[in-house]
Amino acid sequence: MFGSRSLALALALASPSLTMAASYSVSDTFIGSSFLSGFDFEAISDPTHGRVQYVSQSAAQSANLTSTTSTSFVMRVESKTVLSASGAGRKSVRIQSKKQWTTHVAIIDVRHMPQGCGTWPAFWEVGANWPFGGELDIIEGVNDLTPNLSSLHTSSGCTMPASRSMKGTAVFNDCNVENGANSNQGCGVHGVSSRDFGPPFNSAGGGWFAAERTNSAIRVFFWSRQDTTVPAEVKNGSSTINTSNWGSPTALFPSTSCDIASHFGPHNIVINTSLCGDWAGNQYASSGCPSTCVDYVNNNPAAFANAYWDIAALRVYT
Ligand SMILES: *[C@@H]1O[C@H](CO)[C@@H](O)[C@H](O)[C@H]1NC(C)=O
Ligand SMILES: *[C@@H]1O[C@H](CO)[C@@H](O)[C@H](O)[C@H]1NC(C)=O
Ligand SMILES: *[C@@H]1O[C@H](CO)[C@@H](O)[C@H](O)[C@H]1NC(C)=O
Ligand SMILES: *[C@@H]1O[C@H](CO)[C@@H](O)[C@H](O)[C@H]1NC(C)=O
Ligand SMILES: CC(=O)N[C@H]1CO[C@H](CO)[C@@H](O)[C@@H]1O
Repeated sequence: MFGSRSLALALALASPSLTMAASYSVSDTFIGSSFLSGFDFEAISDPTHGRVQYVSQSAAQSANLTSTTSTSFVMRVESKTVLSASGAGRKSVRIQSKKQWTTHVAIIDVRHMPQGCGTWPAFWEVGANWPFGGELDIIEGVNDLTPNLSSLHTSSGCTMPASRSMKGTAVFNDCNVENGANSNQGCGVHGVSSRDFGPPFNSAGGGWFAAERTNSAIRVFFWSRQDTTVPAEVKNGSSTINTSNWGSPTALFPSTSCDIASHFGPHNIVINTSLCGDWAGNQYASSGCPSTCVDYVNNNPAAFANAYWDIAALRVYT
């Protein structure tokens, strides 16, 4: 007993990577109305200049932009009103967790994500004093097209090795976005599933995204609803998980040339739907979408009827 404990201690001191946790217990479960108590609705202006107006929790609930049942949390973009070109943007919702986590696993079970021209949905994590506390984008894309990007945004001194054992394809390997470095793009990885974003994700019934953060690596996983490889513990929302048994991740961000512990502080989880703005707006024309992004958002409310999240559960494990 004593012997094996001192062996474990010796190993831990000798090699920090051996202390990388693989097995975790659930610390927070958000299902249905617990999103209303566990998250703040942020009625702020969109820092990425989207054609949206983020509303408060009471405004979102009274306009039915959010609703809950015992098994679902829905968060949508307003889809009934034609907007004045000189007035505020289309009403949308941005929620940020009250709690913060450092090393953890987050698993989100999503039935439907916002789709349509002009939409820019995101499920992500962010620390204080951006980019010094780090940003981890788990689901992000625009206009149904630029899909399934997972990326890190950090202060300087965090880069990714060109060759990594992951399923996805690295887009850019310098994570630094300090003072607008590298056009703020961060180090991204494109997914490989044809069902991990937008309409194909939704028509397959959605699926699960998971992000694991340790001091040795950040890893992102995706399973579509009907995948035969979904770990049972992910599918059933088990109270304990062991990420060692999940196979190769879609995206791997190792600490090889990025000290994760110093580039990532405590993180809040954020879910938002922007419209147009810096990324979706700039890529709008090349995405095969009609008119201009802002005109389309102003004049076609019904086009945003499918711009909604339907989330079955979010669990955080530590
Ligand atoms: C919405 O999410 C994206 C994350 O990809 C972020 O860049 C953008 O600033 C967010 N907008 C708001 C208002 O949070
Ligand atoms: C509110 O939205 C939910 C989810 O989309 C829907 O089921 C419900 O019928 C809506 N309620 C009203 C009053 O429109
Ligand atoms: C969920 O799956 C795991 C892994 O197979 C299993 O150990 C656990 O008992 C299951 N839990 C429930 C509630 O079905
Ligand atoms: C997690 O899974 C790995 C690989 O199967 C195994 O070696 C390890 O013992 C497991 N950890 C726990 C706590 O079950
Ligand atoms: C749904 C979708 O478009 N998935 C894409 C994810 O990214 C890879 C790599 O860029 C594409 O091949 C997939 O089509």
